[in-house]
Amino acid sequence: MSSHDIQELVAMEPILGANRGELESLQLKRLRSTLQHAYANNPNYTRKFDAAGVHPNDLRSLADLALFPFTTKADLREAYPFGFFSVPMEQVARIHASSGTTGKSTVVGYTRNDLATWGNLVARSIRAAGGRAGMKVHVAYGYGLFTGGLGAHYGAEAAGCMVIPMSGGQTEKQVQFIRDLAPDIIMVTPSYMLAILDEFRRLGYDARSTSLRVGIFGAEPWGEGMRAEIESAFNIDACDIYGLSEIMGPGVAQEFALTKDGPTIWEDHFIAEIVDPTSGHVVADGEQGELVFTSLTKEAMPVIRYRTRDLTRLLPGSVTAMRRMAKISGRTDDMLIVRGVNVFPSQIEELILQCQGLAPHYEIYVTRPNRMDEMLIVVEGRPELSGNAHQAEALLLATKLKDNIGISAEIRVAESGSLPRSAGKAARVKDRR
Ligand code: DLL
Repeated sequence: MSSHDIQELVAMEPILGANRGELESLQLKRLRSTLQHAYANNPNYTRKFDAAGVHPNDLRSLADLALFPFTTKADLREAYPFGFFSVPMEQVARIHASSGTTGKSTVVGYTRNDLATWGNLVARSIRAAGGRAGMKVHVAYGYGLFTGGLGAHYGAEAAGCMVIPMSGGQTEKQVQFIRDLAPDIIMVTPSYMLAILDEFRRLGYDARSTSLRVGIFGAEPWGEGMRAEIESAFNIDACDIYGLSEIMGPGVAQEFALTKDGPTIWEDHFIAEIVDPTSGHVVADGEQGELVFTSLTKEAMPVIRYRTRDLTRLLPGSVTAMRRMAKISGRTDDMLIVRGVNVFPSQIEELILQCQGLAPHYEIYVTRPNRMDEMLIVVEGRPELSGNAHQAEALLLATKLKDNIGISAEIRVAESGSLPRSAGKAARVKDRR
């Protein structure tokens, strides 16, 4: 993608060429009507705003958003299943639901307009990653209640692409269709992309010589080490797509292939804030904290100041005036505290990928056998690594963990291919305390 291509995107969607002032006046207008809609049509918001002593009319500038109360995952759970829907049920065209691994699922709803907006934002995301009408998109995110599959699917259609609706699983068939149907783009979790890579190797095919040019990866954290791994294994550009069901699904933010400098937040539809996770105070751009989103155009389920629990920082716009977010470094709820040291799984992954003999397949076990936390990391060696070299790699990783994060862990290097692979989001941490 070149600056010429950016002009093409602006010609299709003039808002991508807007300056900050234009963008912010659109945001203010949309925010005002979102607050009014939520307050007038949803008793949960009426109650929450009244309890906080605020009214939609109190919003005079974008900064006044900070006067309004947060919405949390617990609020959505309490209102299960439809309590945050803000239009008559007959106007709801589709629902999705979060997996609910940590409790009850959260059900989210969309009107026909919401679905059109979502499709357009995923289409914009695909174009930012270098996709164009007429290309073929292989979708290997799971189809169903998860927003990944259907979100990517309708976005690719809206972009004028041909969709291959593979869903997750059937890994051998994924390889066969990538080889036979010649897709240009793949949309999949980065961890499942690694499983597809294993399958290429198992079948004896060269993953670098496929038709794929671009991968659009998200739904779970992945760092620069993983980007380098996937880009070189498949000879593609790997771009980050971010989103969550509560806000919409994939396509809330997307990284441009041109810059690969973190996802650009589609600020004409969402307002992002970063808050201190403990105090809830808004922090300045550039400072790390919890990402909070407010929807600007959603009808069925407007969300006001939703606490995502994702940790990142806001960066200035690069390709457009819309701000970017740094890659998600972790979640407030996936931070491990091991003997008092805070550690995110993503930090461990980056160090694993610095060890040339180790593969990005790992599991982290935390136990407390004698009232002391113990961490065990089981990580696969590269296929070409001989058994004798395992010990040296384990020592190297242990040293890196000690030097960089300050934790001691037992490292066990396992045979290549011995750890389970996931067809969706990877579950690598087993906290058994
Ligand atoms: O994972 C939506 C999605 C599907 C995004 C496909 C991208 C691609 P949920 O299942 O509700 O929705 O999970 C949302 O996943 O709060 C983050 O913790 C994590 N997440 C999503 N995208 C990224 C990303 C979908 N690019 C939760 N990097 C979010 C890091 C991500 N974490």
